Amino acid sequence: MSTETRESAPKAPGRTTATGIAVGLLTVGAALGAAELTAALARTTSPVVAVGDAMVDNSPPAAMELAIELFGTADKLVLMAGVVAVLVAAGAFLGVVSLRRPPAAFAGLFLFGAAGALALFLRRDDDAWAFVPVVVAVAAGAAALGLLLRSLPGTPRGRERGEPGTPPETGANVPAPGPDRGQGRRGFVLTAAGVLAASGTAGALGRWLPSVLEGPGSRESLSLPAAQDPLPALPRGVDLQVPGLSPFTTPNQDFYRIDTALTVPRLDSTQWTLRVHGMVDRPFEIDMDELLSMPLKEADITLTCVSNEIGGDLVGNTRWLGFPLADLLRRAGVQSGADQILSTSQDGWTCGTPTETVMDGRDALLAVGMDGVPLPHQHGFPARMVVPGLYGYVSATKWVTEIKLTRFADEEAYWAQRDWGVRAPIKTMSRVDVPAPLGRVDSGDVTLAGVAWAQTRGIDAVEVRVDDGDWQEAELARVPGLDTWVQWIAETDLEPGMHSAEVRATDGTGFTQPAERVDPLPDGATGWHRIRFTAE
Ligand SMILES: Nc1nc2c(c(=O)[nH]1)N[C@H]1C(S)=C(S)[C@@H](COP(=O)(O)O)O[C@H]1N2
Ligand SMILES: [Mo]
Repeated sequence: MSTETRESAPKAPGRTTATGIAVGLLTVGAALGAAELTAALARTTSPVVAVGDAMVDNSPPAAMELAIELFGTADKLVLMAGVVAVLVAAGAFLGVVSLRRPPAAFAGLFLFGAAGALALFLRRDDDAWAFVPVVVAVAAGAAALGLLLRSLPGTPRGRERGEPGTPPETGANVPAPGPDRGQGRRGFVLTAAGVLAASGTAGALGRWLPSVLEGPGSRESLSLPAAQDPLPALPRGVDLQVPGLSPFTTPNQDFYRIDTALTVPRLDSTQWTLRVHGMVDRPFEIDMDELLSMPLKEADITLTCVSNEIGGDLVGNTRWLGFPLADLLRRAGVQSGADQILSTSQDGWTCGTPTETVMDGRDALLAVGMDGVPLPHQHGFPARMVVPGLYGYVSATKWVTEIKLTRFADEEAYWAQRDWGVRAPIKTMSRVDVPAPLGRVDSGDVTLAGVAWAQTRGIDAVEVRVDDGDWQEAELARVPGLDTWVQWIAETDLEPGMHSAEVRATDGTGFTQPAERVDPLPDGATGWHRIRFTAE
């Protein structure tokens, strides 16, 4: 179309850029609200989450590491905020376009739907229902857009009909129900308020319904049996009770969370099954009833993430309840050569664990309980793996639904495909908790305290030094076994001023943490934790 034609299409009153943005945002809101509600009703994933998931799984490892480095455990929130920001920007743009070229805006809406569908496809989700919310979202968006455009004040249909120069698209889809199409600003405001209320209600319902729809298989209704031979209570003296020192048992709500899932999978324990197959003589499948009827065992195990930086807090300790993984594998009959246990979670994440580590007698568990309660959803309800001595990414599959015996040479798990080490035993590590980094303490008698861990080997000694002076042996608290961290404490006498404290541990094999600092990638950080603080 020529410039001349454009100029001859008068901009109707009220059809400002601001109105266009409002129309666009309301359209996006209607689409998202409808998507959330449909997803909840169809018990499937919201397309917004699905797009985020697809971005996580298909982004280059370097980008993911950067995101984790920049945003830490808030990386998911930032990603979701990013997805929403893109939707808002695209919606605003579509809205502005819709004022002049409604068909182009409707086409844009369909393209967005197609992009959502593509994301679902890339997610390799075998849930066919996942496409339904996308279809409903596009339909709701289109309906909202149509309604909003119709209600706009001064819809120039009379003029358009009469003026040959008007672009035919403008208002072409707009029927003329009333005598006066330009009902004024009021009509638009009312329609906008209606669309907003409807999408808000739909969105809120969609968020709220899943918790209501949860049935008898919910975490709340699962009661765990006791262990066959319950462990004695933790020995007195595991906890030195120093203010600021990590408690020996990490409360569930404070336990670090690391996974690739954007929304916490909420599994139904009555629907859950675990399939054990691959290079085994007797593949089988068990459900929760059967798992809970087998002799369960308790174990105190400290879980650690390979991404934990020196001094980091991606480590936590608790008492787990579960069925020994070794017994599970014996029941299946592992064939020779099957050196890898490839486990898969309900959301498709995979993990490769050396078979020998699970079979060598350590307390590797298919865990169902954590600190006396069913696993919290974010820690893998209803069942997860826990293998002492291995970083979480090669051992601790949450929401586990499949265990396949295979060879490392044949199959690669999620993080192994992304340059992280295939085998990753936990490195001997120690941390200063007290004083807090850059904290202030009273001069004179100063308490230093922290934790150290070397799961399966145990900690033999912890040494600290202040202001690069002599190494001083710290006192160790008690431990229930070799697989947990140990608290340590040391006293020193300090003048007012800035000070540093540094710690290193020696494990049960006599190995002392090296000073050399190595990054977490590919198989865990090394180096001594050093803090600075002020005595005053
Ligand atoms: N399904 C699933 N399980 C997973 C992961 C994951 O991304 N998905 N991450 C692993 C990693 S890297 C770690 S460190 C531990 C953390 O367990 P937590 O979140 O219960 O502390 O879970 C492991 N299990
Ligand atoms: Mo991890």
